[in-house]
Amino acid sequence: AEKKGRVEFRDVTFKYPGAEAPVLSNISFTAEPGKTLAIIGSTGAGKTTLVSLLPRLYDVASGDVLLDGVPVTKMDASEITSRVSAVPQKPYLFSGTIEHNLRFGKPDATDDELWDALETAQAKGFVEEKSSGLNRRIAQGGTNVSGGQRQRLSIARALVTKPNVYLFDDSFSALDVATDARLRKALKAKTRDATVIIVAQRVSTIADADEILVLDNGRIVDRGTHDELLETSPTYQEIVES
Ligand code: TTP
Ligand code: MG
Repeated sequence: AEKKGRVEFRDVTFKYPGAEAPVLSNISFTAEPGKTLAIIGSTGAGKTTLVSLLPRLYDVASGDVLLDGVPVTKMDASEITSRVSAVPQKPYLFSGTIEHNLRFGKPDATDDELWDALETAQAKGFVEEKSSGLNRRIAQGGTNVSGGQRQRLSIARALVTKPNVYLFDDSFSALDVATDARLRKALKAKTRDATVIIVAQRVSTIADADEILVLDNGRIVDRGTHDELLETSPTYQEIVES
């Protein structure tokens, strides 16, 4: 069967409600199942805004956002939720157990599925280190868990739902470089059929992506692989050197 999860942005322009100027202009790209698309750019460039348009946190002003050829504006919220898993830049954990938090998107997941997701997200050791295991309590907002653990639990939660599309908004930034690399290697093995879109700050996180979009001031200023961009993109070179 054909793989699902093809994401296409067609000439998308977006303004926040009440704002004068668009924060995204003429955004066009395609992200294919089995591939990783990365988005990089300075703070305020519009990366979070861009990835929020697929799960329809906001709707576009003009242009189209399509999932397997269907505009997301024509899809049920429940269908989008089951097919697209977004790990937000500021991941949220609920007051409740780790299990409760992990099952959020898929209440009928088995314990094996939860542990498998935790292993991929490099969070298994953290959950095993207390005898309460999956029943460990998380405080509201995840305040009794470190930023890096919050990110990993949030990544595990996304993995449990086995979506067609993963959106990781700066999800690896609180991890040390070695954990970041281990996590992404495990992730790659587990998400072979899915479309993966990664927003990143660090070039090392996305150097192996199939395509990288360089976003600046709401526009895609350059695109290509890491090696291509090193040759062609002054903006990318600046990010590499920063
Ligand atoms: P973002 O899309 O948040 O920019 P970013 O994700 O690239 O930045 P960072 O690397 O720091 O995560 O913001 C783009 C512009 O949109 C910026 O001028 C702030 C504005 N904005 C709003 O007006 N309302 C919002 O809810 C958000 C998220 C951004
Ligand atoms: Mg952001």
